[in-house]
Amino acid sequence: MRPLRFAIIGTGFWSRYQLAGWREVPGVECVALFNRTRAKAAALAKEFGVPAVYDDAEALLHREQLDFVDIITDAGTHEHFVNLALEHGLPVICQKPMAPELATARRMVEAARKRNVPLYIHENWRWQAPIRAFKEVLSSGKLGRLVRGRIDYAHSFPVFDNQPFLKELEQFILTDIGTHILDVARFLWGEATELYCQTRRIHPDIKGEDVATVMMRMTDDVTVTANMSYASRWEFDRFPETLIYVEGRDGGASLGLDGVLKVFTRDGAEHFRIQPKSYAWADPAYALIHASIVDCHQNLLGALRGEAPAETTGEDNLKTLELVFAAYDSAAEGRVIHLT
Ligand code: 89V
Repeated sequence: MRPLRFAIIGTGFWSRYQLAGWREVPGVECVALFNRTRAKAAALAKEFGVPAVYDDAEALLHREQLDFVDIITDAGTHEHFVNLALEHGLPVICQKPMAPELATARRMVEAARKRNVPLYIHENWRWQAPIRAFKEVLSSGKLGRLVRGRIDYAHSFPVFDNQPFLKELEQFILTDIGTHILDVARFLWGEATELYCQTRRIHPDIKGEDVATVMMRMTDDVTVTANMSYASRWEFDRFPETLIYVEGRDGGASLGLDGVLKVFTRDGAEHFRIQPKSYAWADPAYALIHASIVDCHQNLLGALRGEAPAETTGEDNLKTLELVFAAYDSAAEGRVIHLT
């Protein structure tokens, strides 16, 4: 089977890991890089042996023979680049958050639907190995009817050092991490019917909120709380681990530090340690996330080849964004939002 040829639009902090991740997946070939600062694209191209570099995305799409485009720019430019790719009839993979506003994300999904061209969102968090294992426990049914769940993502990691633009976002933690965490909530427990949220800003030198607490009623009446913070230093301050907990009528499960998964049922307790695959190119501080990039790539490539459905389509990711922006509305208005 011939490799699928693709171009990367945007060569900032995240793109080198995205590109390294693509190299782990057989059957793809990166043939061009775009960045508005050409030198940045040229440096990455040299390091990874990518043959062509552009500072004009139109020109790239005209000249290169592509099968898809991978967009890794700031969220504010996603719609522009997605539309460019769609105009060329090219399937698109776009980083999260899909867009900085819900209306924009809706337009993007509609644009792809109208042209009948696939739009996928590179939502990698749900592909973390410990989270996949947690999902398997939930799906096994051994915990019985589920009562309540909790997701904790609370860290003091200086996330702004590598991604300084995060300081400038008027809406920060819910768009940056909330997109991941609320997507995990949907992945584990299905859709939410009600949502309530409180936010805070603790860092004095940022524009948006760095703490968010979201409580949701999911279908089947399971109550799920998602606690997110970049302002907390606590015992389990182990960026970027996500801790998860669930209670059921017949048992419970928890995902703790270092991927330790504990399952308790009427028959006793089991412990497992779920470790992500290790890649030499991964930044040790982000290794858990970087490993999930590869599995997300694999899922999206399977969809591009028509072999298996993608989990994180634009349409699916809209539902996650609906939760993110409902959370902002709830926090601003101090009320429960009912979701249809
Ligand atoms: O994956 C991400 O969204 C990154 C980080 C984990 C650093 O927040 O922005």
